Amino acid sequence: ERESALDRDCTTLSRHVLEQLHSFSSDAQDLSAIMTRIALAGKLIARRLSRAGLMEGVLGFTGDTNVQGESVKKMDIYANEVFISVFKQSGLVCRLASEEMEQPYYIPENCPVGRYTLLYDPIDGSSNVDININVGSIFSIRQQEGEDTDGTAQDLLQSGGRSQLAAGYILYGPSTMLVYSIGRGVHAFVLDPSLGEFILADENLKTPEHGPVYSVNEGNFWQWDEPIRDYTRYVHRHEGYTARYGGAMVGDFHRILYQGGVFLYPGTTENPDGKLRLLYESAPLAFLMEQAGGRATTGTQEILDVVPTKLHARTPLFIGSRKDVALVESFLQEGVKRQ
Ligand code: P6P
Repeated sequence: ERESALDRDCTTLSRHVLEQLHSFSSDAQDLSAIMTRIALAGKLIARRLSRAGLMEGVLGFTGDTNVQGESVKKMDIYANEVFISVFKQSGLVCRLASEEMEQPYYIPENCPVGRYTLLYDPIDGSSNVDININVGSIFSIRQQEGEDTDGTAQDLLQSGGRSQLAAGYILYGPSTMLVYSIGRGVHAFVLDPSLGEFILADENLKTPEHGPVYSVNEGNFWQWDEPIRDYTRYVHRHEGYTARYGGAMVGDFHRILYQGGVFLYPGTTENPDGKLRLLYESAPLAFLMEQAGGRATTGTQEILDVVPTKLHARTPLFIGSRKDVALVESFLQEGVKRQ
C-alpha cells in the first residue's frame, strides 16, 4: 500500500541499517552508529559548503600541497577534520585513513575497543568547490584485522575490497544525498534540512545493464594507450552514446548508478596507474557498483580483488553497467592480442 509520508520520514539512516541487518546484534548496532556519525559529518560539510563565498575557510587554497603533491583547498582540510572529530566522540573507530593524510590517524582512546577503520576521501573533486559545482565525500568501513602494533596499518594492505563492511558516498549537489551499502543492496537517502535527517529515497538501486553515458576526461586522449583511444573513437562514431564529465567522480558515478553507462579513468603516460586511489575512491565505489549489478575493473583485474601495496595506491578504473564495462574490456583485450 502507499507508504505514508510519516513512515517515509521515519525511515532514517540509522533505522535502515538495523533493518538491513535484521538484527540488533552489537555488530549491527556498531554499523548503525558508524553510519549515523558519517551522516553527521555529511551534514556538517553540506552546511559549510552551502555558505561558500559567504564565509572564510571554504573557497580557495591553503597555500600548502598535500601528500599527493596536490594543492590543498580549505574545504579539504575542514572536511578531513570533520570526519576525525565526529569519530573521536563515537568510541567506535580506532583509525582513519584519508587522501589528506600520509599516515593513518589514530584515536587511541577508541583503540582497541573500536575495531573499525574509516577510509575516506573527505572532499572528492574539491576543485569544483570554488565554482559551485557538485563535490562528494567517499567512505569505506573495514574491520581492523590483527594488531596494528607499529602504527602503519599494514593489515589494510593484506586484503582486497571484498573485506569492506560498508561503503558509500555523500553527494553535495542541488540536494545532499547519502548512498551506502553494507553488502545488502545499495540505498539512497536525501538530506531533509528541515528535519536535519537523511531520509530514505531509493532502496535496492540497480544500475541498468547498459546506459548512454561514457564519462572520461578526453583531454588525456593522447596520453592513453591505443585501445582506450579506439574505444573513444567507437563511441564517437556509434549512435546512442553521450559524454558527461563533471570533474568530480562522485557526481559522475551517481549519474551512472541511476542511468547506466561507464566512468573511465585509464592510466596515462604521466600516471600509468591512473589518478584515482584504490582504498578510498575506487574500492568503495566498486563495492557499491557490484551491489547495484554493475562492474568495476582495473582493465585486467576486478577492483575488489586488488590488494594494495601501499595506502595511497592508485589504480586505473573502469566502472559502470556490465555491458558498457565489457565494451571497454573488449578494446583492451583486442589491444593485448595486437601486441
Ligand atoms: P582529471 C578529482 O580530483 C578526482 O579525484 C575525481 O573526483 C575526478 O573524477 C578526477 O579526479 C578528475 O581528474 O584528471 O580528469 O581532472
